[in-house]
Amino acid sequence: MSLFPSLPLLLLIVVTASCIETENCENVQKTCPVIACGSSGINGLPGKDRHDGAKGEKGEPGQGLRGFQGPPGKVGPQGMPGPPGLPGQVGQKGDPGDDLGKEFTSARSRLKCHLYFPILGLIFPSGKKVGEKFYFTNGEKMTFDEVKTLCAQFQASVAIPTNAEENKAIQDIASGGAFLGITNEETDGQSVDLTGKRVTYQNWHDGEPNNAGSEEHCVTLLVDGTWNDITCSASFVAVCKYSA
Ligand code: MMA
Ligand code: CA
Repeated sequence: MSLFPSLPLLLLIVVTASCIETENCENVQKTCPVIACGSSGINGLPGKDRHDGAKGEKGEPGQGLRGFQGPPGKVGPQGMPGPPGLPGQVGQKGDPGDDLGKEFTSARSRLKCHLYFPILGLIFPSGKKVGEKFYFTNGEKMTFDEVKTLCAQFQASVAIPTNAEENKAIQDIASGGAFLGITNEETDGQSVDLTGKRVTYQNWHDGEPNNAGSEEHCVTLLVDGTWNDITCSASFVAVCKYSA
């Protein structure tokens, strides 16, 4: 055996001598000036067994450009209908249109009664005012169509009595019988006014209406005040009615 120690043994002696005596091995590696101050070594060659090491941790995201956004997906199925909404708020009070309308109608009625009716009375001295209605005639006899045309020219309607008083007024101003604004041609025998509304007051002569010859669809007020159905092509006095 040589007197000189072997190289590993010398290294061990040097390291041990330069370190604090009380340090253990782990601390030696941390505080030893030889290990702490030396430059890091080059990685060694693979070991003899050449097995792969453990899998590394996932790397940081790459720095490449982001790809384009893909196209929108397909439209999904229709959802269920939602629940009913809450009731809306109460609206603001409307303008007083109805009141104005009523006032206007009332004013127009007064105008008719106090201005237009007296003027009509001057034009048709035989005219009669009953309540808010004014019946007037030009005294001429004509067919029912001609009576309708005449009354329309005055923006009036063909006279219809709705009670005995009005019936009497018409009777008084029409000599020889007058057409009334009543028909039954389109109504299966029911007497209606020219707007199709059924008339309630009726004053038929005995045996009337008889629809003689199956062609009596108009109505005349006879001299005695009773009614007779008659053909519309006959000629009777035209009596018109103006309502206030
Ligand atoms: C008779 C009577 C009436 C009918 C007229 C037609 C004179 O009265 O039958 O019902 O309407 O004739 O002219
Ligand atoms: Ca008749």
